[in-house]
Amino acid sequence: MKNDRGKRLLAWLLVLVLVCGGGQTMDAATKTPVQKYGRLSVDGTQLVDKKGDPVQLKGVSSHGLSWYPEYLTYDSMKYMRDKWGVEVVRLAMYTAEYNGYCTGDAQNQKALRSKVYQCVRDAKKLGLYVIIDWHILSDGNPQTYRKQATSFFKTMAKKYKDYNNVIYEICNEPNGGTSWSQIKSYAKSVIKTIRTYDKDGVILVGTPNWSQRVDAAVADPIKGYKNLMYTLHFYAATHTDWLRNTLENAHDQGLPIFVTEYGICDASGNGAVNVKEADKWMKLLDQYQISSCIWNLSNKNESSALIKAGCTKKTGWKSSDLSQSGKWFVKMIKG
Ligand code: IDC
Repeated sequence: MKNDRGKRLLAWLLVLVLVCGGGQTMDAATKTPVQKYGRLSVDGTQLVDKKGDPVQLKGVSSHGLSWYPEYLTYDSMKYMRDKWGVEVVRLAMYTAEYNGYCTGDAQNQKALRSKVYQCVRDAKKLGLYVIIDWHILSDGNPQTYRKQATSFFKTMAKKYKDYNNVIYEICNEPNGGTSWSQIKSYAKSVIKTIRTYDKDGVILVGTPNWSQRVDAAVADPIKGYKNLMYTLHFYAATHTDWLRNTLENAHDQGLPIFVTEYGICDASGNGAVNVKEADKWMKLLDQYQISSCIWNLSNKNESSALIKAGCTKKTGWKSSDLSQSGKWFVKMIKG
């Protein structure tokens, strides 16, 4: 009799653990971001969900994928989803710097592709959106590695054409005097390749001057394709009212904008944070329902890193493990 009760209790405990612990969904009542919004598309200036309602995603960008790969695991993404409310993760794959995709050897390319596959697979299980970011930077003009980009995105679009959580970002930050018409010509060829396979996945296009000149894009947008958005990046201690004005003007003229990268420190990714300006930026993004990802998920000794330099944890961070940027972000996203 006593024994039976014990067994029953054990069985109930087991059921409880199975229901509450470690499943794919957040819990029985809460849906994952992808369950909530489904396949995304673009309607006018707005990212919208499967029903056509506005969606504003907030999330985190990785540091370079070959730089800090250990920060993007199933566990860390689950943690950020459940504890912070992250809905999108950006995979920053450098093309040139630090074992970049186009400067390293074939083995490095394979390792980077595998890392992307793992992240997309885990994000899919977790119902998170994921941005595959071709992170040009010191290579300045996306045409420098256009062939490699086309071949890379062909592989990605073939593989992910039926996924509804994958977003393609085809050139992080054109710079060094690269004009919008040069970017546009690059974009058209990469978009054409992606669209050969993935007919409707959202594609994000970088803009001149480190993805600040959305005014150039709105003056001459890419025609003939749906579900395109343009990127604007800001670092709150450097970019203030003048860049917010550029964003507002481009938005008001009808440009769909996604802030795939921002920091609350200065444009070097370091220096003092400016919370006052960061809050102004977020107010504006909220007002326009513009989606965003903060730079960067690592413990690098720089103020844009979300994790404190001395902390070696790769998930399960407490507030005391977070940098000033990390603390600001978690408070902001929680709401
Ligand atoms: C920075 C990293 C830094 C790294 C450097 C490489 O924070 O650790 O040494 O790149 O050149 C960007 C870029 C992003 C930069 C970031 C900060 O997209 O790659 O990361 N930033 O400088 N645009 C504006 C700022």
